[in-house]
Amino acid sequence: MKILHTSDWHLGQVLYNYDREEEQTAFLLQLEQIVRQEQPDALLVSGDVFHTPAPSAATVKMYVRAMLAFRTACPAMTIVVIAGNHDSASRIDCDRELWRVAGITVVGAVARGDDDVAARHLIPVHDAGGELLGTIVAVPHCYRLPGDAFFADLLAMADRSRPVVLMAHLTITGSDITGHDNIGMLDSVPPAVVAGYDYVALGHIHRPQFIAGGEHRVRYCGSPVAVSFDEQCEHSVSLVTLNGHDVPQVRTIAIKNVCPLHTIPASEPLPLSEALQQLEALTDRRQCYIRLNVLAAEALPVDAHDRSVRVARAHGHRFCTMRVTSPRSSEREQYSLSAQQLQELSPIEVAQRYVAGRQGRDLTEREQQMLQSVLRQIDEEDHS
Ligand SMILES: [Mn+2]
Repeated sequence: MKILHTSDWHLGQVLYNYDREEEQTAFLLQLEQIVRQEQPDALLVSGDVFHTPAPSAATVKMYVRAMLAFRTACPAMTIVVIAGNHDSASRIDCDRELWRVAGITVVGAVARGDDDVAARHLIPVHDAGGELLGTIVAVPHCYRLPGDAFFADLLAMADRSRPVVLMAHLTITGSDITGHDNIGMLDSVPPAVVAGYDYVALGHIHRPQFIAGGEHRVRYCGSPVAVSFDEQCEHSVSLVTLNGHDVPQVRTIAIKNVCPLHTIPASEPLPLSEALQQLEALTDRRQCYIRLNVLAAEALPVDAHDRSVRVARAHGHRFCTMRVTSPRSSEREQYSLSAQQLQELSPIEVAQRYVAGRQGRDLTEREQQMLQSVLRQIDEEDHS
């Protein structure tokens, strides 16, 4: 079974008052090409389809066009969309029956009360000849799951003779949240909660990654288009091939952004005039979004913003914002945390921030595993 895993499109996002429809349309066209070329058995969209609960008519139109284009590009493909925390569950669900006519399953809310749990959350995937290839278990974002063993219960309802794939929109403990300023860490679940599935197609975290402790089966595909300036990684969709219950093969397919987000300078902040010189020297000929990374001991001159807008516009770019660092704080700031942040982060995340701030790199998978095992030991000692 071959699945195309994507999430966090954030359609309709307005970035510092700039409409992103052009870029998002460009992404959807690339995805259509990928679908046509790869002919996957299933396309999974793991939440945050829209940036806001009530997207504009233009945004919904872009979405509807794209979904129907995917359907045409690969008529036999199963398509499943779940709601993320940015989506309105009821809005995603309201035209569910209409989408069903187009062979597209949308799941906005988790089954409650008398709802048929299997009918809501289990979607079989068939090949063109009608033979069962596998099952998709689709669980949209929600703040409180119906039960502690909800994922395990759903797994037990699926036909285990074929691969079973869970798609969900949530935070898994130990994931790398670099690029997210304010993510709810309190509702994160440990990887053990999703154990047993052949593959877990996650949305919510925008940096593509496998989860440590998830045996290379639990993955965030990441956002296809950067949602914020801090998402400095390659953006892609994930093509996943499942062969029985083997560890799946994952290949990423890069998404080219027609309007990239640049922080200038990219690493260390510089005084405003030097930062503006770097902006003038930017060789990227595309229309870019600009965040200036400015070092300033005191308040910036009143015309700093206007100057930045002018320089950016003269070169065809879109000035967005300034990140201002004072010389005193610049050394500490990269890895200092508030008490509030510290409470919300897991020990792994604290280590990740420290290594990123101090050494400018990510924790290796080996280091993450070592840390996890030490933490587990401490945990066991605490409980004995
Ligand atoms: Mn998101």
